Amino acid sequence: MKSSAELFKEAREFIPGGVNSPVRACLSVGCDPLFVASAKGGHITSVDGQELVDFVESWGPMLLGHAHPEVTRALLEAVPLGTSYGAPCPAEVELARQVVEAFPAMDMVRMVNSGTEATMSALRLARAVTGRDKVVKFIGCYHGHADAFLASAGSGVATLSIPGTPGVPEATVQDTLLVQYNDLRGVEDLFKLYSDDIAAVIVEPAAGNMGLIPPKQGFLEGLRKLCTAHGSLLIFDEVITGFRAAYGGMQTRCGIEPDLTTMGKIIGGGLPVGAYGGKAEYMRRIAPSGDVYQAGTLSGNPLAMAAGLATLKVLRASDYAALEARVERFAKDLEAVFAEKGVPVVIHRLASMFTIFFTDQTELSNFEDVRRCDAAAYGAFFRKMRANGVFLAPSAFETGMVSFAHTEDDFARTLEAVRKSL
Ligand code: KE4
Repeated sequence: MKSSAELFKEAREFIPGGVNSPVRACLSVGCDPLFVASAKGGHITSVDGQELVDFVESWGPMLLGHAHPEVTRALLEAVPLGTSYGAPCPAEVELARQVVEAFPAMDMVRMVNSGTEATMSALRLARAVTGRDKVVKFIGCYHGHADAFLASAGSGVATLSIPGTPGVPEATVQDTLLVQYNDLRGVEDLFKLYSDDIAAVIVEPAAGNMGLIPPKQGFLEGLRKLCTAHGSLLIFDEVITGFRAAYGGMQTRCGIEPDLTTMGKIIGGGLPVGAYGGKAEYMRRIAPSGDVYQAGTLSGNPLAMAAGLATLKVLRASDYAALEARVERFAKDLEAVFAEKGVPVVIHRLASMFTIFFTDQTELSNFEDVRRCDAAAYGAFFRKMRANGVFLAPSAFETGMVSFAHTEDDFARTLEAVRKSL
């Protein structure tokens, strides 16, 4: 088998940057990517034969761990029945029912093929329902690569955004209003400025794309109140937190009902699935029952539905509280090792997600704080940890994902690797 180095060289001839998604290229952590030959449970094995404890877990989908036998079995049963129909199938109905049952704020859900499609479609629906154009998003939150969300503010609390990437016309992002995460006053100011033209506020109810930044007490409740008062829709982007923060997502964990919810990752069990849903009065606006168009050749794909159904079935029988307790202990053990070595870090943990921030700050609550962390130190740590057999997120602005398949031995191996890497 070709080595990672050989494959990366070849990949760069045919694929931009040699990868099909930028963060995988490991540019921000100063090394070339490993190419994966296989994965099982909490581990990946590179084409070079190195087995690593994996805390990327495909960026979130693998809450059961890689190649879970129930998911594998479901796929092996589904494949001989055909890989795509372009016509409805029973599995789509069953998965929709299970998603709606898990999320009380949802009456209906539409399957798509990625989180990007989910958030793009939810925003379109919110704009149609309200007849308004503007959307509030939080700096450092990531909602996929639809144009409206690739805005990056200059700076400041409430900023009209400028295109965050070439190819996004200014006209597209002029309706994207940016404010710091956890800054409820900043959102209030935006509503004072634009109240009758804000279609939606979209938020990661626990931010996972600037490292893990939990919501401050009252933040999500405040967004709920503001959206209700101004007739705007509150969109919870639960692409990461859906079925991870709890089986019913962050909204069930914190008891707040958004108007629309977007999902992805876990509900596909590793196959390409996204979804968006909400109250029937909104969702019925989606074609063909309504006039808001959204479509997809592979939406509701039978293999993806089978993997999603198998995943949710196992999750319903899984002990989230026990996993959370294990991850909490693991995070405390990590803190102890860094303290032992005299390396200042802040470690955030929520449910089975964690991030190690290299910083001497004591509180991190938004992207401004995160930007002051030492990304270079994280990069050096990443490289040493990978050499010591642990695959962390190849970016200082991502979140570690623990699965039900990670063992105490994996945690012990990781702590030992940290000791060697500091
Ligand atoms: P996808 O289009 O990548 O399926 O989902 C976009 C998305 C939407 N919302 C949230 C909260 C997300 O975290 C994501 C995608 N997450 C990133 C990593 N945090 C995907 C990794 C990548 O881009 O390769």
